[in-house]
Amino acid sequence: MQAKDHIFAAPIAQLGDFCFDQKVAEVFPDMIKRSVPGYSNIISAIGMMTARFARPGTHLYDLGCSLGAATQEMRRNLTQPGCRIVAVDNSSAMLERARGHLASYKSEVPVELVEADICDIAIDNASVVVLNFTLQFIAPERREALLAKIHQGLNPGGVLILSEKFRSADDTVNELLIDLHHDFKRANGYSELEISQKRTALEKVLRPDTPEQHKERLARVGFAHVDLWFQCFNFGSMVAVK
Ligand code: GEK
Repeated sequence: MQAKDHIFAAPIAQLGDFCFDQKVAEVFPDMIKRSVPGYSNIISAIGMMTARFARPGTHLYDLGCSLGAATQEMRRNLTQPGCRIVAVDNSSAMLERARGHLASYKSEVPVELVEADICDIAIDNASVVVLNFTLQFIAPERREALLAKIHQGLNPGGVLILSEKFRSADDTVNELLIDLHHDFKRANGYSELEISQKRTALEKVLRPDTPEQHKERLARVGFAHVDLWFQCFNFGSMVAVK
C-alpha cells in the first residue's frame, strides 16, 4: 500500500519553501501521481524512448531521479549490452528509498545512485538523458549551463527527454491551465487548503518557463531536433535529439 500524501492537509502556520525531505519522500509516489497530469504516460514513454535511443556501451542518466520511477522504466526497457544507468538526486531521503525500490526488481543492468547536485556532475558518453520534472527546480540562471553540459555529454544521435511544468506566454491561457490543473487535483482528492498551501510553498522553488523558452534554449545549446511530444494542462514533456 502506498502512503497517502496529507502533507498540506492541516493549516500550517509558517509555510516554508517546499523541499524534498523525509516526509515528502515517504508519500512521493502518491503525491506525484495525484499532482502531475500524465505522469504515468510520461514514465512509460521514457521506457519506449530508452529502447529506441540507447546504444551499446553508453551511459544513461536520470537527473533528479527521486525514488527511481524513470530509472526503473529505463532499466526495464534497456536491451543494449554494456550500458550503465546513472541516477542522481541531491535529496538523501529520496536516494535511500530509491535504493530500496530498485533493489526490489531483478535486473542485470548496473545502476549507480549518486547523491549530488545535477549541476556539479560529469556527463559523458551518453545516449539517453532524462530530466523528468527536475529542471524546474534549478535556479533559472543555471538552467542553460546545465543543458549545455548535457548536450556536450551526449553522443551524436543521443536524446534528452525533458518534462516540466510550463507557464503559458498568454496570461488568459495560463490562468485556464492553472485552474484546470487545480480541478485535476480536486478530482484526485486534494482539498482547497492542500492546493493553496502547496501552491504557496512551491512559489519560490518552482519557477516554470514557457514551452517557447525551452525550445529556444535547447536550440541555443546545440540540439538539432526539438519538439513537444506530450502536454496535459500546464505539464508536458519535450524531446531533444543531438
Ligand atoms: C520521477 N524524476 O519520478 N540536483 C539533484 N536533484 C535535484 C536538484 C538538484 N539541484 N534539485 C531538485 N532535485 C522524478 C521526479 S521530482 C519532481 C522528480 C517533483 C530533485 C529533488 O530532490 C526531487 O527528488 C526531484 O529533483 C524532483 O520521474 O517533485 O515535482
